[in-house]
Amino acid sequence: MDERKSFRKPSPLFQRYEKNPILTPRDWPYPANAVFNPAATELNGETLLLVRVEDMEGFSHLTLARSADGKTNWQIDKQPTLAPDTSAKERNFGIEDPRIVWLEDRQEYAITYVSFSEGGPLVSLMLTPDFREFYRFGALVPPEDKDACLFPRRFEGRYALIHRPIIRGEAHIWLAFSPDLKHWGDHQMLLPTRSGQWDCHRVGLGTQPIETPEGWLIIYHGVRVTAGRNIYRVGLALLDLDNPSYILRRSDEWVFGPSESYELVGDAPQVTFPTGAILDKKTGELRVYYGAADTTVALATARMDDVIRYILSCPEP
Ligand code: BMA
Repeated sequence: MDERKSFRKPSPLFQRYEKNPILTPRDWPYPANAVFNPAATELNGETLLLVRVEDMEGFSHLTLARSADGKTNWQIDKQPTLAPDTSAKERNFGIEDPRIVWLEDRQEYAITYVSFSEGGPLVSLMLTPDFREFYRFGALVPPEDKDACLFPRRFEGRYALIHRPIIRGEAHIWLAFSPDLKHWGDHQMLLPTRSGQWDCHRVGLGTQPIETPEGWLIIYHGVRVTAGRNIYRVGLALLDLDNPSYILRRSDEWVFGPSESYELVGDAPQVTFPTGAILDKKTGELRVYYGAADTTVALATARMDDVIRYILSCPEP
């Protein structure tokens, strides 16, 4: 028997916000089938969610919702904030699942998101200093690729991108480097799926990488396909601060997964899909925003100290 395993019932690392789900299609100022998988960041002291909105034709666009405390009183843009770029054929299937980081060196936010080319879904980049003016940078990597985010800073002068290409039908998390955001190389597999485990069929980045004194905290989703459905749960990893190719820790177990009705019932049942996180540096609370059952936006919180203690207790992979 694995001696690392503990059979005591631990208190859960993440707590669901009591008023979950925090955003639903009913809250939307215009018709929407589903609102989910939001990127999260901060601007002028406010929490900003860039929410994936699926319209009544089944295509997605992105719309901003703002809140002073990141939990209540969401002010939602009255119309789509970012629509698919028709000239780039994004209209074919819309744009989905953004992640946001603030690039200190460029003094602008980088939004990576899934857009659709004729050859399938790929990762595109949008840049903005203020969420008012947006510059469409274009595609970063060819299809089929999703679940991507830049790191907020450079490593020996190079940007780093976490992404999830599908290769030979396999879905592992990869890492790439670039001197200019345009030319990507040094491709390497970062976090593979694990045979037989809860994350055996697909893994993909969840929220943007979070910088901590111990390393980059990676919150990722793992998929197991069971009879007739995909279960999307959440795991953690820790990457070296100066060399993100180096994995310090990876959780054997999932730390969060579908159990509440809004996670079990919806357009995609049994899905918890984190895409944005914000650390409140004053209180030490980590807020993780996730899509619940591809239908609503929900929030889970944890004490950052507990998360770090937990991931440091996990094995080196
Ligand atoms: C993934 C993505 C997500 C979605 C998830 C669960 O492949 O398409 O947008 O939330 O599946 O259905």
